Amino acid sequence: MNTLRTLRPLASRLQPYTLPRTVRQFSATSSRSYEYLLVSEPKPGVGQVTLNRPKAYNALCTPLIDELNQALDAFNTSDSISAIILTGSEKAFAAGADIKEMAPLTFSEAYKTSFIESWSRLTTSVKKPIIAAVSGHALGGGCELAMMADILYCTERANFGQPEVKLGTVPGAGGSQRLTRAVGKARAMELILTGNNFSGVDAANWGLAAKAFPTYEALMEGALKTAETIAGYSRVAVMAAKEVVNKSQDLSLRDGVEYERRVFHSLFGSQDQKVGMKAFAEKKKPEWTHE
Ligand code: DAK
Repeated sequence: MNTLRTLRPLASRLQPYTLPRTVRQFSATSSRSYEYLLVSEPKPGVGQVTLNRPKAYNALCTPLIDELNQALDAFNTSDSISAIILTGSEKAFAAGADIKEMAPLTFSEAYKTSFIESWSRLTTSVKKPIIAAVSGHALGGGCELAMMADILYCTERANFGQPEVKLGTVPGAGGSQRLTRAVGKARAMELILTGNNFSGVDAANWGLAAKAFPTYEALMEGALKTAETIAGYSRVAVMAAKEVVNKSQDLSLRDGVEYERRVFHSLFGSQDQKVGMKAFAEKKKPEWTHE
């Protein structure tokens, strides 16, 4: 909190752009307005957060990340939301962290204020699945934000990259780790050392994206369809599924399989396991209780 209070004046001095008041959106979930986000519930059970800082290609300044954390927290704790879509505009998912905010920082300022530590909450606090729908630029922190999501969808022409080397720095929000795990060391090393961009078609071919869609409209339709499918299942099972898949990134195979088995056993304690299996045996549609 102190960090954000310290950084806000710096950010607002360097980034005077704010949306007109009339464009600010109200979230049905949190009933609050955001300056850099649009928040909606496009279908029952589906929450959508749209990054909305068009004049800077959705560059991820600290106040935007702060709002993003708040919007995601609101959907995470909502009783009516099961899946979340995180998107930007057709032109840009996000062009990275805000370079103008970072440029003047000294080591001691960054260190003492834990600069952009708030990014780490994005990966730890949300237990419901997040689908990133990426069109246009997803560079630096924008690429890293997309890779933090549970499912990454993009357009074929999406423009991904980790260009930090061109700014005299390196990826700082997990890019070197997640990109390497997703596309392999050879490709990740080449991309990070050259700062070269890669397309949505590449992202899908290399396994970074689950799918690349031919158009922006098809992307948003596809993301919504997947979110609706997920929202149609037991929220308990969905959250457990996200948890066990994510464990595969941290644990050895043996420990991961054991962890999965423990979670599988624990789900016999949920009502929805009984609901689901009884409905199958009776050839009925399950009526989930989310308990
Ligand atoms: N930051 C600030 N402003 C940005 C921006 C950015 N990343 N990207 C674009 N803009 C602004 C431009 O300055 C310009 O503003 P005005 O001049 O109009 O005021 C406006 O957006 C339009 O940009 P361009 O005029 O450049 O538009 P073009 O179509 O010619 O080019 C572009 C679009 C996206 C290819 C280009 O703007 C570009 O290359 N942008 C920078 C991309 C980049 O280098 N991204 C990496 C940033 S470093 C960490 C967390 C995160 C990070 C690090 C640590 N921790 C948790 C520790 C992340 C670091 C990064 O992302």
